[in-house]
Amino acid sequence: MSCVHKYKQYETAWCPGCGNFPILDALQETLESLAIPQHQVVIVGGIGQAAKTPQYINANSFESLHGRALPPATAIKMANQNLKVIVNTGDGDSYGEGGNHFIHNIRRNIDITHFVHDNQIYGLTKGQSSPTSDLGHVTDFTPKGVINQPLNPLVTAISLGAGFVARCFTGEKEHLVEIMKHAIEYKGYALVDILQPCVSFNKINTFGWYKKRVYRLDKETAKYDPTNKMSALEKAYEWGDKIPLGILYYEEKKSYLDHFEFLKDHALIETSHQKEMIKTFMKEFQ
Ligand SMILES: Cc1ncc(C[n+]2csc(CCOP(=O)(O)OP(=O)(O)O)c2C)c(N)n1
Ligand code: SF4
Repeated sequence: MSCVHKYKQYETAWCPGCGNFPILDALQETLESLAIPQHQVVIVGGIGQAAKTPQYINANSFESLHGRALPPATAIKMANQNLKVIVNTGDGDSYGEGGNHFIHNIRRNIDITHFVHDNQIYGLTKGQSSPTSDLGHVTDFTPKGVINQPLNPLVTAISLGAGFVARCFTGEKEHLVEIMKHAIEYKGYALVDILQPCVSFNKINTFGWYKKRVYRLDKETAKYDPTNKMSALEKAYEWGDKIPLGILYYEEKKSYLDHFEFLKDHALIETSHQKEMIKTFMKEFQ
């Protein structure tokens, strides 16, 4: 059975026009075109508007605490490597409260796909600045404008050694689907930072603001080579009048689970020892 939208059947808590809708549509389209059955998919979120994504798609899901989507995602993948583990959560969740996990997940290189719905603010809590808010961004929380240096997620990921680092925009849905497919198929940690307007609380980085600035690396930069780390870093630093979209950096490398010889032929959950432990554990709930 494929991962069918639930939001077409039930009401959502997102504002009309929110950038979360095209991301959800793109995710569903991606899973369908990759023909991944719903029982093999786990969508993990933290807390926030983006983190509601698992509620609107028919697949296994885990809703974690704010900033804590990556630890359970790691545990799920460790326990059952046959599952496709996809994290859908916000920029505040991923880079602020979850910043520590972001850093160490990259170092670990576990096979997880991380889709960050980056609206450059905290949406759920009504528009405070987030780690990706630009300098000078005025919010109720920062009435004189943001003074903290923004975190550049792509530069951070590339410099820490992530092997798949990409940026997309919700206004380019076909491109988003294409990149999502590559990210899910990548063996290792894959980051896709998705620029997403928040129509209610971010009146600066609007759909039009992004539309005017974004450009596709594959279309506009002749012979862009995503395996060249220095070019990737140069592109990752580009932000302002021009914002590049696409796979900025790509490198094939050993993923975390590849280091464990005993997991070569079967998942941890399939080992007889684990089966006995699970049986004992489940008895406690009977
Ligand atoms: C540890 C902790 N800190 C703060 C909060 C309050 N909180 C809930 S959601 C949120 C911001 C969400 O922003 P983001 O992750 O960018 O997602 P968005 O809502 O914009 O999609 C905050 C600060 C919380 N629930 N837990
Ligand atoms: S507040 Fe912003 S991020 Fe949240 S649902 Fe509304 S438009 Fe989307």
